[in-house]
Amino acid sequence: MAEQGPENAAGGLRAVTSALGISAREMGPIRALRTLPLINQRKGFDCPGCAWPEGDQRHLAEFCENGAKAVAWEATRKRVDGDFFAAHSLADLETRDDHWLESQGRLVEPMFKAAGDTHYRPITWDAALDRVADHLHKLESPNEAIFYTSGRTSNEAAFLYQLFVRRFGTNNLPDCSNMCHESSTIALTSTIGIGKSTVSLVDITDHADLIVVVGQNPGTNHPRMLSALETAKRRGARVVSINPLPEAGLQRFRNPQRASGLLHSGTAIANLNLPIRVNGDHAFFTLVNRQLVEREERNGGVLDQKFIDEQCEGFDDARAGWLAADVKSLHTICGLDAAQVEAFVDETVNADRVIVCWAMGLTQHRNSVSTIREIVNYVLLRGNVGRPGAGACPVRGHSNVQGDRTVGIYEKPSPAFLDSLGKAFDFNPPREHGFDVVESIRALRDGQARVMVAVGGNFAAATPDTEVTYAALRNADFTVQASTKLNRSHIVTGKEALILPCLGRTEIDEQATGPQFVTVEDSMCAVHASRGHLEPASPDLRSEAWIVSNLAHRVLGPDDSVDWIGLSGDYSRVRDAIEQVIPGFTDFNERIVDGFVLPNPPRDTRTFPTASGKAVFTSAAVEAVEVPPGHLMLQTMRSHDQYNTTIYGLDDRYRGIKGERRVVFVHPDDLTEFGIADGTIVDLVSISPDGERRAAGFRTVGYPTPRGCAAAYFPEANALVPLDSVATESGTPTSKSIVVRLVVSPV
Ligand SMILES: Nc1nc2c(c(=O)[nH]1)N[C@H]1C(S)=C(S)[C@@H](COP(=O)(O)OP(=O)(O)OC[C@H]3O[C@@H](n4cnc5c(=O)[nH]c(N)nc54)[C@H](O)[C@@H]3O)O[C@H]1N2
Ligand SMILES: Nc1nc2c(c(=O)[nH]1)N[C@H]1C(S)=C(S)[C@@H](COP(=O)(O)OP(=O)(O)OC[C@H]3O[C@@H](n4cnc5c(=O)[nH]c(N)nc54)[C@H](O)[C@@H]3O)O[C@H]1N2
Ligand SMILES: [Mo]
Repeated sequence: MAEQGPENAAGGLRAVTSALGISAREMGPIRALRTLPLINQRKGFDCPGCAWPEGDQRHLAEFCENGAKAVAWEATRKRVDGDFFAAHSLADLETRDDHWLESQGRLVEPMFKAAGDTHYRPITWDAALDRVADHLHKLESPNEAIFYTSGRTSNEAAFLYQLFVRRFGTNNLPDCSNMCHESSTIALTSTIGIGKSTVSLVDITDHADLIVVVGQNPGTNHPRMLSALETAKRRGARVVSINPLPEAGLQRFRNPQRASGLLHSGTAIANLNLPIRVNGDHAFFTLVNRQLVEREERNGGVLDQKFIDEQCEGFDDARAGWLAADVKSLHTICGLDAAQVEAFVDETVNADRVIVCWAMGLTQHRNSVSTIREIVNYVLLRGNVGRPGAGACPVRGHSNVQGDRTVGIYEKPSPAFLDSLGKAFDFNPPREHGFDVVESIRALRDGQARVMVAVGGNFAAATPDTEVTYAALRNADFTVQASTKLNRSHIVTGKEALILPCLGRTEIDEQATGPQFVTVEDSMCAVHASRGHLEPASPDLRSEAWIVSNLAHRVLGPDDSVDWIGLSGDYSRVRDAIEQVIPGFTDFNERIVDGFVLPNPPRDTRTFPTASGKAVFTSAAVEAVEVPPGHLMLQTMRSHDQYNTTIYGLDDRYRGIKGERRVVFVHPDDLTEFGIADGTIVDLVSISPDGERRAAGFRTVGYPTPRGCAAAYFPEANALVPLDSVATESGTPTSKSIVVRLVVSPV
């Protein structure tokens, strides 16, 4: 029940007790005490939580409540072994919810489900690898196989994986990025020439005057960002939150690492809250940019005219677009009035150095790419790029999602990357683009693809249009999951299915040449090492790098010119190969000792590796999603007790929800208008040109979100997102703008 509604501060003592509680429950106190202090330390392992960077000065406890949960979840002492699968048929497992599945513990031995069998049964590694090879060899074309990656995979494993897949002959390398920051990558690459953050942590902590946090809930999803915002606030920086929800972490932060954070009321974070309507950001930033131009033309001194003239292109068209915009309709779309826009423009012009941070609130809409390009316009207008304390900062999700892309996990690789890969390994990589996530589901549904291999993640649950996706997966001949924990993707499978249990970040990775470490890249382009310290959950586990190399060896045959077995026995050789293929990794093995930052031309030298060598202003008409009367615009988001499809618990403390996840947050006046009382059980029905979709049994919660908007949790609401509803250019499912109505459930 929503007891007291939303909280107005994040962190504090409850964050500490919650972290210690789950750690003690899953790991036991001794294992917890051995493990937690190693998170994000130079000799320790990279937190498997989010991609937020570490500073140069590490704290003794360089982790947050939710990082501790992610670690405890992996380092649990519970086990899912052959006996477990003998006791639970697939029919039984199908009835269990996501929380139950993942709570059963670590997967500890390879398991195989034969066609028509009711159970998974143990299989040896040898036989398992042969199965995969048999299936892949039977295909008519390599393009009938799909190779998914989730963003926790290390650089080493990801590099080997994409090399294997391309030598096998396809670019079918979809990844979680397709559902995540793809829109940011496309928008940034096309305007400033690189799809990554142009700021570093010190820009936030030490230099920015104004930090704008748009469409992001750091209190839950990047809690260590709150420490950075706190540091910035303490030296006088200002923060603006643009969000349909009054997220607790953006109101106040009670830093659990300071006595004052535990005892006192903490630090106020946002100086200005703009409760924007869902999908109103393109309209809002268009209004803001228009005002900046108008103020310049009235009084001067507002725009960085020299930068615009010398280093940008497209300004005149963009200016014409802003001045021609229909201001009234833009206010309606974003739900913010002239005074609110004015207040934000004041914040902007009073700040010499501005950083804009964003996450999924911007990337998962039909018009996400043009929205983010509008934010780039905002950044360029005052030259807020390529100087200290200024820049564009997409805040990545999975801890190595950015690194995976850097080392080649991409269904649309650039010709330059393929040339370099082909030259280093003496082959002709396939040039035809592969399937992204949504295209993969279509291909499985339509029988164009027959085999699906996944390194990590939970494809069945993370993807949209649940029923369509389940049917597509069931249509496959063979599905293979390399995983740490049991999830939906092990239950909704192809005719034959394989589970390959793998090591996690916290565990010792012993290979032929001794214990190995892996590397990851954080959201701000810093590459560093990660070394596990715990005994593996079982002697039968293999590392992802081992699994991928041994698959390659089996599939491509012993005569393949790549020394797969040698590479998987010594990860420093994989790093040498990365250095050879990918710019920026010079002296990788030497420099990884202290870690290093990858080059980023806009950040480092204020240069833009675009076609023209200039930063690009863009102009796009604002498209509004039509919401018919009686309907709401639903966003799907994370609770405080989940990591994507991994559900740690059923509370969402900061939003006042306890013991349930099937809730829908709606403005109380909308509930009144629909004649639905707070606390009623309703079905959510989404509308789309290809028909309606229904997710049953959600309790309404009256909540301070703008009129006409609603919110529910992912993945419960994924069934409502039509497969074909994707962002223009990036193909990202529109998980944050779903048109729904509430239908009172029959009792
Ligand atoms: N503990 C924990 N940490 C995580 C994750 C996790 O599940 N749990 N997931 C990881 C991953 S993969 C990712 S990508 C990140 C996700 O990090 P976030 O993007 O913070 O995740 P969401 O919960 O999707 O939150 C979206 C936020 O955007 C707001 N929003 C929704 N629609 C709009 C809109 O139209 N406009 C604006 N301005 N705001 C909007 C929502 O109210 C919410 O505050 O977190 C990473 N870190
Ligand atoms: N409606 C809606 N849908 C969304 C989103 C949304 O906001 N709304 N967000 C999207 C986003 S941003 C993302 S990133 C995707 C996430 O999509 P995925 O990355 O596919 O999903 P996760 O839930 O992060 O994957 C969890 C599983 O990863 C496995 N795992 C954990 N650690 C390891 C490891 O070290 N190695 C291996 N091999 N396996 C491991 C475990 O078995 C666990 O069950 O979901 C997307 N889907
Ligand atoms: Mo993500």
